Amino acid sequence: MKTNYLFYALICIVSVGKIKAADLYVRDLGAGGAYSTISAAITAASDGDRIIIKPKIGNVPYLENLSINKSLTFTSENNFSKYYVQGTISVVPGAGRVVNIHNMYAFQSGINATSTIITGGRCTINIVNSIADKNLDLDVKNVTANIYGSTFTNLDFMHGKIMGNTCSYIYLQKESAPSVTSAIYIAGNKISTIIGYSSYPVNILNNELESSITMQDMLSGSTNIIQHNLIKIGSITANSDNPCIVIVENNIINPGSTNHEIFSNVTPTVIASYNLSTSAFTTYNVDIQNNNISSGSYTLDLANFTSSGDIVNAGRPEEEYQDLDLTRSDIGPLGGSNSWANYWPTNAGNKPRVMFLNTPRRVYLGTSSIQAEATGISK
Ligand SMILES: [Ca+2]
Repeated sequence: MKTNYLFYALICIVSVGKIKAADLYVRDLGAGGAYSTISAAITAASDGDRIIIKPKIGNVPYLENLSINKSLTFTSENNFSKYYVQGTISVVPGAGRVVNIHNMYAFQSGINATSTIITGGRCTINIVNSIADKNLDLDVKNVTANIYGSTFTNLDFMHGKIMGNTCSYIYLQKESAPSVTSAIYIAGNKISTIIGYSSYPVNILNNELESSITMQDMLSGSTNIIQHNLIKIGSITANSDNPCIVIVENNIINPGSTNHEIFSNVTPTVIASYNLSTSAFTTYNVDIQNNNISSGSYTLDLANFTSSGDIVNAGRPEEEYQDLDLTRSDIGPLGGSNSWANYWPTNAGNKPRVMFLNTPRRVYLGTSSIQAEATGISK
């Protein structure tokens, strides 16, 4: 009898287990009993399910419009191989909804969030190791966008973490009455330009920019950090109509024909230190300046993570700003905890990557720092 009771108990566990998320397969022509379209799998799926999509032979796209209105994870059936989708790919925001898009190639397409305004929670859209030939339009209230290791044309967003991507423009848009307080991170990206109006504290770290960083407005009372970026030709603008602090440090700024390396309007308090310019270092409405380097010379190879010259060991000297090799911080994208080497190359050897580091390393208890130890595992 004991055995029977045990058996009954196991049946119960299995029954409860049926609530667990399911895997729904999508294959060309519905091979092996799979769904033949991604849309059919979305219709059949429940919150928390995974939709596992087999790339078609020759990367022929799944030609369909997707309306993702559940918490779902989309991933490839073939490891490290993208499935192509061509059509309008939309996430319908829902309170508490989490949509994970992995290894998608949005062929001649973009990915957008519909303008559905939700209340009582946020919707999170995670796009990882994906490509979109067009834009990611995710600037909808109460939508958080986390984009890692992906390539696309332009990104519009309001809140989230944008790390290790290749794109043209990043547009940060204002969000009315934001429902969370966590900061925005734009780090380790290979981009043209960042233009921002932010409703959250902003951290712009270790990006390689063809052109400028232009913040037009920032959150009242916030501390914003623009650190370790390389601006090939352009400047940093830190404007705000709201009083806030902007720390601009350890950046390489090549102003080209621009008048100044750093611009600001009167309202924000801008503190600029340990930046390097290849010409005379001049600023407009910067409140505090120290240790900025004029007419610096350097070499920087972001493909091979090598550098020399005036940027090496010339950043902020404090321990919490140290480089990954525990030497004094370098100026530019290779320096500091969010070093370029942490993000690039993306998908190297198809190995797992740690895509977000919450840094710097100092841990505070009240106003004093405490001893802490942590281990990072790339698995
Ligand atoms: Ca160093």
